[in-house]
Formats: sequence, structure tokens, C-alpha cells
Amino acid sequence: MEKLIITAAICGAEVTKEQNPAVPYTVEEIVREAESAYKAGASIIHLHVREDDGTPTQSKERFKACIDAIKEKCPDAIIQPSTGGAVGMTDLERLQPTELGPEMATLDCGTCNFGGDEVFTNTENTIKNFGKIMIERGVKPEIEVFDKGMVDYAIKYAKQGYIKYPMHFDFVLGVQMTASARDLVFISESIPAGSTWTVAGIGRHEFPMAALAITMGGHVRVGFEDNVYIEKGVLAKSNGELVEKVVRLAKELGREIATPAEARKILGEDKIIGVSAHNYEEAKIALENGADYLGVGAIFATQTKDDAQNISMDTLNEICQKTNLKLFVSLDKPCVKSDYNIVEWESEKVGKKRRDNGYLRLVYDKG
Ligand code: KMH
Ligand code: ZN
Repeated sequence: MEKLIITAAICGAEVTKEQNPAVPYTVEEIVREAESAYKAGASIIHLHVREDDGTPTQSKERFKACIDAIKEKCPDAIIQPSTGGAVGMTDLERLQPTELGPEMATLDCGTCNFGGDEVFTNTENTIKNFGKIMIERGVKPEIEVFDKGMVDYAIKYAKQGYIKYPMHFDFVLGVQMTASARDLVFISESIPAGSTWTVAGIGRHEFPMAALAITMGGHVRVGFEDNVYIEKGVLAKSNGELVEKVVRLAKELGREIATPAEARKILGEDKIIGVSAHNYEEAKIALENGADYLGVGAIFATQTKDDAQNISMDTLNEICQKTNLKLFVSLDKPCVKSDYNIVEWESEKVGKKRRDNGYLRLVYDKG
């Protein structure tokens, strides 16, 4: 199994010192918390910033001050500013940290309830606009999803070219969607092959979700943004203490921890990326965005996948002729065409998983 990427969400926008005095507000406190998480094994720091009095802000200057100071103490950490900010902020306000060209930033893929009368608003235009700006600024999105419909938005907008492959998802469970094992299995099986995922279980769900993700091959997010307790009724002293607990769980369950360099590789561009396409337009965008191979619906009905969309032989031919495909994946045997060599194909990252699911049978090598 791949090494485990631990993300520390050290600050958030809603949690306060009244809930846990170690919640950081000032630059110094934010650096202290980032360093404690990094030293404990976190390779990604998910970052919100505050004014000194705790008011959440998306100020570019405040982000710059915090990022610069964090980099001094955690030189190789992946710093991932939030573009979610706090409920009620405008899109322009929220986008400010992306002007600093961070390696990653969050991209929230839908609207959800946020307690009481609060609504965290992400319209379809917001998602598309944030995605486009992040591509222009070279920022890799962590796709924040609070329920499964948001996965579907991400897939839809990736097909339209607003989000690049490979996609990295963060399932925030326990806000809108519940946080059961069944939920995590369902949502993690709903993302495209070649994607990576992490889970942020909110409140008491943090460590049960972490343990599941460790065993399922996902990744883990912990931190004061999501939970302030190290165990029932006991406040965590630092974000580092929360990360240490994940490291202990991973050790017990036989999963090694990724360094920041290893995390970059796991999330990065050298992985094999498979994307499903149903027409030439989708195939073109997928390949432009870095897909290594395409999966297409079967030409004939298949029993193995309920939601498979069949495509016509004409579409299949159009995709093959107009794209310069090296690898072409088909879902069912009757698709065999005499001018494609059938090659057995096994990939640790994608092929095996899909093979286990019974989706991937054959790969056609156009050359
Ligand atoms: N504070 C929430 C309203 C993100 O960082 O992208 C949004 C949030 C998600 O925390
Ligand atoms: Zn956040």
C-alpha cells in the first residue's frame, strides 16, 4: 500500500480558543502549530489564517506572513491554503491566497449547510471560476467534498476542463454527509480511477475515519479545524498530538508515513491516470489535462457495471482516430477490434484495483 499522507488542518475558521486554548490565531501561534504537526509526521498543512483577535481572514498579506514563517520551520512541507475561508466571505476575498502561487489550495465543490442558519455557498459558477483560476495559477486543488454530489460536480467540471487530473479529494464527513464506514466506502468508490483521497472526520469521527482510511489505502486529515479532542473529554495539547495519534494508528496497522517528498509523488503528475470518456470532446479534454489512458463504456451491454454508459462503435472509432492514444481501455470483450493488439496490463495503482472490481479486462495498444 502507498505510504500515508497526513494533512494537518491546524486552525480552521470557526474553532475558537474558548473550545481549546491551543487553537492558534497569531502568526507565531500558527507557526507553532504547523511545526508541531510537521514534526509529528504531517506532510501537508491545510491553512486558514486569523487576525490576532481570532477573526477569520483571507487577507493575502496575512497568508504570506504565515506561509513565509511556516516555511522557515517546515521547509519542505506542502502548504495548502483554504479558498473556503469562512461562511459569508465573497469569492474574491476567498481567492486571495491563490495569488501567492501556493503548491495546493482547497476547491470546495458544492454548497452545504454549516450549522444553524449558516450556509457555505459554492455555486456552480464559483466552482468553475475557482477551478479555472487555480489552473491558470498552477495550483493543485484539494477537492473538498461534504457529500457525494460534490464528487459528481468535480467529475463534471474535470470533464469540462476546469479541474485537472489526477484529482485529489478530501471527504469531509460529519458536517452534511454522515461519517459511517458505509459512507466512506461509498464516497471513496465514487471517484475516478487514478484519484487520491483523504478523509477528515469531524469531531468524534476523526480517529475512526482515520483508522478506516489507513486500512483502505486512503489518506488522513486531522487537526483543530476538525476536532479539538485527543480522546473523549480530553483536549488535545497541540495539532502535533493529534498527528502523533494517527502515526501510532498507522504503525499498529502496518502503514508507513509519507514524507513531504513522497506525498508530492503520490499526489503528483507521474502517476498513471485513467479517465472515463463517453465522446470525443471528453476524451480530448481528458488527454489535454494529463490522462494516460481512457476508459470508455462498453459497446455492448455489460453485466459487471450497473452505471456503465454504452457508446457506439462510431464514437469509439472517432475517439481512436482523433486522439493519439497509447493505451485504450475497454470494458468488455466484444469491443475487441482486429487492428488493436490486446495486451494484458497490470498497474499497481490503477489496474489492480479496477481489475479487482471486475471493471478492467483488457487493454488495447493502438501501436
Ligand atoms: N470554513 C469553511 C466554511 C476549506 O477550507 O476549503 C470552509 C472550509 C473549507 O474550511
Ligand atoms: Zn478548511
